[in-house]
Amino acid sequence: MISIKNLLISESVDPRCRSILEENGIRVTQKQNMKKEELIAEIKDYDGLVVRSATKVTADVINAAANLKLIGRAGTGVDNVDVEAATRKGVIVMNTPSGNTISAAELTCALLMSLSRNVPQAAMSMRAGNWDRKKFMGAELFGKVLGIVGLGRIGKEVSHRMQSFGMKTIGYDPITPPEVSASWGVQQMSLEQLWPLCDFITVHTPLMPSTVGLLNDETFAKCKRGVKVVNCARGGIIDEAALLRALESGQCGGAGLDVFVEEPPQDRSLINHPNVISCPHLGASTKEAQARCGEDIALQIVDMVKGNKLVGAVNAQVLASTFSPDSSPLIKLGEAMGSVLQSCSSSNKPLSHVQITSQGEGMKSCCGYMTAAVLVGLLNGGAGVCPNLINALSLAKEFGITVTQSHNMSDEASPGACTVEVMTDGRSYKATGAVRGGLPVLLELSGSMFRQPVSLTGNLLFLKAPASPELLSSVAGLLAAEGVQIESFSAPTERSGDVWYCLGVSSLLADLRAFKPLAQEVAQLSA
Ligand code: 9EZ
Repeated sequence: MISIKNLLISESVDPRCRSILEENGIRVTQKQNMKKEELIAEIKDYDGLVVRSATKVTADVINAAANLKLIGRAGTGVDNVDVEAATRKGVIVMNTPSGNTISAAELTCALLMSLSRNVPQAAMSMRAGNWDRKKFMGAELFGKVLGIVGLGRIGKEVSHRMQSFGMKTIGYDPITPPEVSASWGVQQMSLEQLWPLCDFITVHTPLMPSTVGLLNDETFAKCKRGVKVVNCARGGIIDEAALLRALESGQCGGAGLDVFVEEPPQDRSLINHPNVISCPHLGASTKEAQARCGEDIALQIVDMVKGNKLVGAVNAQVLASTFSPDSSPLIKLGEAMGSVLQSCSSSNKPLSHVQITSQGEGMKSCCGYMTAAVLVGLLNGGAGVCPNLINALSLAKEFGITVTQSHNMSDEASPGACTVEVMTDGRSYKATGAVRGGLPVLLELSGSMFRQPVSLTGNLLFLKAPASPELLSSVAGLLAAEGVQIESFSAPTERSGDVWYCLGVSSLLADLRAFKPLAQEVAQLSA
């Protein structure tokens, strides 16, 4: 469970955000217009930070925050947050993906309409004292073809609105199925087929390698001469240099731009072009969108803190699946097995490889978080940052540990069990565990199968020694001398060779050296 007690709002987020958080027992401080150094000094004490667009949440800010668990952005996207630095620190980054939808769609429609009738240019001309009716001859939208590239929430709302103007809507999206978009009147086709059909093109995709420069010299060349384009999504989806060339040649008849690669743009050549109409990133700038985003981020934080659900997180896929009720004992199991293997292998560092195998139908859906949980147990107590389910995988990668996971459907001996094998410099340790009666238990350690499952709770002492009926009494003597009581004793089924024993003890020992004559390997932990 994630606990957020103190939260800082560093911008003018809608007041509903603060009220919702406070109504749910979170102490909120709102401080606006802080300089970077002020924010770095202020952030130390908080569990959560809520921002809009102005606060640059850089690695410096994140690393200065000792208790930070969450960065919430009241808006779509996380462009002003260093998500990688947050992930590494185990901090959840959350946004509000839907609050801006209608506002972004409406601005897109406003730009499409303005492009068809030259409204902004005509208004500027009027303001300059002119009455120029020839220069601003337009064209109807009615009957024209609108290409919508990206058919998520915003693309869908744009299609509805422009259909009411009598536009034909076609589109492309790699995720939305064609039958789904067809049900809202958008025929899907490949981009190759789409380009030459469009009178207008509007883009509604995220900015990612496959969408950078989606409209470039090559694709503009495939369009109808005079095509008009709109970008209210992310700067760079339409290549700015290619757009300028297309405008100059007349291949592009006009552009409506709300977003730029650099904001504010240094290079004003696009903005100053007579066929370009532009806005200073106003897509989400409505009272309604700001209110919705402020409310959404607060409600999402409250849902997370209460353990109800995790929505809007961009770097916590693993964590989201832990909000199902049956995941929590499995996470405890993973962490406990990781701890057992850490303590058993600790004299043979560093770890080079971790292999996690889950067994049986019931364990099929938990691979992702089991792996993260095991790594949390394995990496805990090491130098540097504190591992959690958000950063475990990236920390393992950073430490040069290869992690593999697999699932065994043919659950031979132990359905619902999980086996973890760690390889260190030349040695391997293996643990098999399961959840029994809601609690994590250890079934096997490096070939020693315990006669009774070992409860992975409390203080545990592991010994590898030659199988012997006298071992218990010798160990009991050593523990008694230290004032430690034995709460349980687990012996393996094998009665010969070197085997692992496990003892539940009343407290951990300050020094394990006394066991050296008895056992080849000794480890202890608190689970
Ligand atoms: C759309 C996309 C990529 C795209 C990628 C994602 C929602 N969405 N849309 C058009 N994640 C290339 C062309």
